[in-house]
Amino acid sequence: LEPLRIPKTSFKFDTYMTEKAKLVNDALEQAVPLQEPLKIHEAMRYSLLAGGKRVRPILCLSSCELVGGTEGCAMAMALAVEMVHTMSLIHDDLPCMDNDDLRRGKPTNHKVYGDDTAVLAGDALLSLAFEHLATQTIGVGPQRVVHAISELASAVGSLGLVAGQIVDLASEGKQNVDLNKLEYIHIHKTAKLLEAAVVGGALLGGGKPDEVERVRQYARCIGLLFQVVDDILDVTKSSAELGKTAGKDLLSDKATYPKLMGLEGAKEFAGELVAKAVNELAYFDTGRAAPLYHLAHYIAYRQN
Ligand code: GRG
Repeated sequence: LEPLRIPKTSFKFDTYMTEKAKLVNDALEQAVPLQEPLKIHEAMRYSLLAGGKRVRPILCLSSCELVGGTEGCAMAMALAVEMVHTMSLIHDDLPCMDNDDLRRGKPTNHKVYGDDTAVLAGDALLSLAFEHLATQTIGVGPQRVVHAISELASAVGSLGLVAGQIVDLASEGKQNVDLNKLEYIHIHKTAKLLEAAVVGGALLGGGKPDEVERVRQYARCIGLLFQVVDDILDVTKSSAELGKTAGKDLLSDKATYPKLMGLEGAKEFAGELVAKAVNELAYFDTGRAAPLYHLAHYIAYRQN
């Protein structure tokens, strides 16, 4: 990828990420206390506190601060988005979906608690997400809270994550997955929730409609970017591991960007997406936009 031009500010990205992730982790810990019935709360906490990167909640907080809001206004939204993300991972790993044994380096929820409890832990996290957003958002007018709730709901539902997942499941093992379908899957499975995080943060931070639309475009670009980079890393990581030119991903059935556009084409596309995302931020104050500039850069240039 071409190096991105980051505005010269004194912003320390690593410190920022560590501090925000700690805030989010502490708040998540408090939002889901261990209580009766113990089994369900244990299962919810097992996946929620399993050490994800917290990219979505941090994006939400950064977007709130971009438009001049304080962190507290968007914290409930940030946690709600991470709860939804976690429940989608729990359900995605189930034997009736992707059937995975490991997630974030640990046995998956259903491997530890059983399929029945894993389904319920996902359901309970989804419900708690909306309860938390509705009841724990402080210092924001009710219209903005309702708007944020509806953004999150539509990102999750049958035109959001669920749409992406059902089209993905239907495409499994099929040879006819083209770029349009691949983009549909990623926009719905990944970009929609990132969009809800960023748009929700801007709404709760008091963003004006044109500001909210700019961050929406930013989020759509980085959501897709996230997956394009994932596909590129699958190829480059596994070819490095195997010491071969073709990584495991180029050999499997699954449609990926490198397979449909070539590795160089996919890298070029990733470069276009990050440039487009960053372009949306040019409209805002450079200092306030620094976290979102660096987050786009982090998503584009991460190594795993
Ligand atoms: C949402 C009601 C509802 C049901 C779930 C299973 C399903 C429908 C959707 C699947 C969604 C899915 C698994 C999308 C992939 C998202 C993705 C890019 C995961 C990896 O995200 P990271 O890298 O992970 O941010 P960490 O572990 O760091 O949080």
